[in-house]
Amino acid sequence: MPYWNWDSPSGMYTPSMYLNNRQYPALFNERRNQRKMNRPADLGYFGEDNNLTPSQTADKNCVIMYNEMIRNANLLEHFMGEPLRRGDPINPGAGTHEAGSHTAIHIWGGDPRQPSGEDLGNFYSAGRDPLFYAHHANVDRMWTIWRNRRGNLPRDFSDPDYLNTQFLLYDENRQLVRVRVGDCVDNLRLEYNFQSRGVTIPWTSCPPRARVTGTRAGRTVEAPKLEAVEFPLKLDKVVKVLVPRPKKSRSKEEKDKEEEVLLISGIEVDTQKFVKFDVFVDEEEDDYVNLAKSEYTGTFAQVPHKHETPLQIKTSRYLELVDLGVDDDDEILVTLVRRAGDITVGSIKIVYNPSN
Ligand SMILES: [Cu+2]
Repeated sequence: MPYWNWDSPSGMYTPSMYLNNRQYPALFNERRNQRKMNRPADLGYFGEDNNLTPSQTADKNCVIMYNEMIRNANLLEHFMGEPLRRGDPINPGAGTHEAGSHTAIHIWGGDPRQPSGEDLGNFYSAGRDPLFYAHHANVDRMWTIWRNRRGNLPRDFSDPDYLNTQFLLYDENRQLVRVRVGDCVDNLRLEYNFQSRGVTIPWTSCPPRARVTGTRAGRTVEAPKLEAVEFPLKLDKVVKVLVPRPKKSRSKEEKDKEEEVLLISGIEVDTQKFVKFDVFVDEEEDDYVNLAKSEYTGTFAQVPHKHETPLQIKTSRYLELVDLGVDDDDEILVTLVRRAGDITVGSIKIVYNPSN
């Protein structure tokens, strides 16, 4: 399967065949952010330019990928997204990669001159851009890479509600066909694969900045200022919240059984709009641009869907707190940085999710 490997420094520029109108007219598209096409893809993009050099962008991308593919993706339901069953409220919570780099590339490549970011920047129009298929093939590849890294851990939900879910699609002969999810989870059974020889995956060894354990400077100074935070909380540019940890210094056995997770729930957004916020844990430097130099831990973002009327949803975001070095702390300092759109957050707390 051909793919655009924007997750690697060598691949983060748009493949030239998509940009050459004369040689490959079928792959060219006018409705893109043409200014971005000769710049490195920004996996944290939210509609604004920054002054990062290409190598700083590569470092930032690496940390973003590490967070969404490894650190926050130990549990199936975190990488894949929360289960959605018939009758449930929609959008229970997207997967880490979907809400992260996947969405960023859509927004990065969409044309800001168009009313709804067409083509790549909106759900209904993204498939009109040939670049969409190279992008989504890489998203698909991330799923395969993630599955292959699982070792003995489960790679797929075993729930029949998931495996037996069916979609109706048109095939290459314009015939309506029924496709079952359980038949699509393994790319090799579908007889396609992704080139891996000679392709580097830098982000497996790209952990975020090391954290200092124990008490952090500035805590007593910040605490009184933070008391004012009330939920539901409308996100301003930067919001800091102290979140208590119900269980301190858990044993290895307890940690193997249950994972400590930061749950941001009741996230209210309009699905018609691009919205994004980034999450930092114990960030004291307030550097929210150069993510590789910060305590960035994850993001929430969505590709806008065009509707007749606004559609307000309530969703959630899970961030795993595995290697934060906060074991002995009573609380963590969570910083939410709003990047785009109107966002209200219902609650932020630490929960313990059973390991897979
Ligand atoms: Cu997409």
